[in-house]
Amino acid sequence: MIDTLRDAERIVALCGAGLSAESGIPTFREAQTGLWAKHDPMTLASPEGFERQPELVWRWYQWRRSLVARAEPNAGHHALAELQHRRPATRLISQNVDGLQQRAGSEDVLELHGNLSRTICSRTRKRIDRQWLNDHSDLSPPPSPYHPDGRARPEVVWFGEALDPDTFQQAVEASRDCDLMLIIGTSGLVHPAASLPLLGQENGARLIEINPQRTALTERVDWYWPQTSASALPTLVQSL
Ligand code: BV8
Repeated sequence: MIDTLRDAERIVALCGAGLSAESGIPTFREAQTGLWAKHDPMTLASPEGFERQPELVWRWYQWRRSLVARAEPNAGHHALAELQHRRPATRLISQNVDGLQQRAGSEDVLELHGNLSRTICSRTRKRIDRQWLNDHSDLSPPPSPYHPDGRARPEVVWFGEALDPDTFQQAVEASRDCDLMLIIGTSGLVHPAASLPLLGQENGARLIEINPQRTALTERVDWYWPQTSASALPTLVQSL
């Protein structure tokens, strides 16, 4: 595995919620702890759910924003930023919406599912600035400044919503073109992100999976590394 790492010229890292777990951000399925245990995440993270219970969904995202605001990038995020520095052709494709990879110093991150720190109008999808949200924080969710029927919503991709076509196209091209894909902390259950490893493999990439649990992808990868990302990634980058 180490030789494959050293010889790799075009590395892609496909990152899931597990990468942020050691920063204290519950993974998507674990996120339903406490207050949220009684809600189906697919309901909370969907346009139908927001339409039906806008205040509940808005408050869920406010709770997650507060978790992210208190969190720090962990050694796994920093190792990936270092990897990009040492191998500038590396592409980071993230399913996470927490922005921690950017806070670890990465400039170029393909955020397949958006970023919960950004807020848009639910009708026009135009960005809503922080000042407006602060001035209208008495309402949950705040109204939109752009459309009489619009509401503030997080700029994330909900279940049943299409990914940003340009972002996904870049992720497809990077996956097709890479010679090594690191699959980090993802259950490999959410599509179309979960299709990227096999797309890479079909085009000759070797696959290394870093995850303490086996996943839907484990039997297809070249190496399965049963380790947390905060301990595996620094080791991996140091060995380059
Ligand atoms: C689309 C943003 C089409 C929101 C997310 C029926 C109806 C509708 C759609 C579908 C359907 N059936 C299938 C679909 C497609 C659907 C889908 O894939 N569903 C699955 C669940 C079956 N996908 C979609 O809806 C996508 N859109 O298909 O649109 C379309 C096309 C054109 C026009 C219109 C529509 C949109 C999917 C994106 C959904 N949004 N996030 C938010 O976050 O609030 S997905 C969300 O869940 C996360 O972003 C993340 O991607 C995903 C969870 O996945 P993981 O990241 O893997 O996290 P998970 O918790 O699952 O696993 C964590 C892993 O980490 C575990 O393996 C664990 O072992 C490991 N781990 C834990 N600790 C560590 C660790 N690893 C390393 N170190 C550690 N310390």
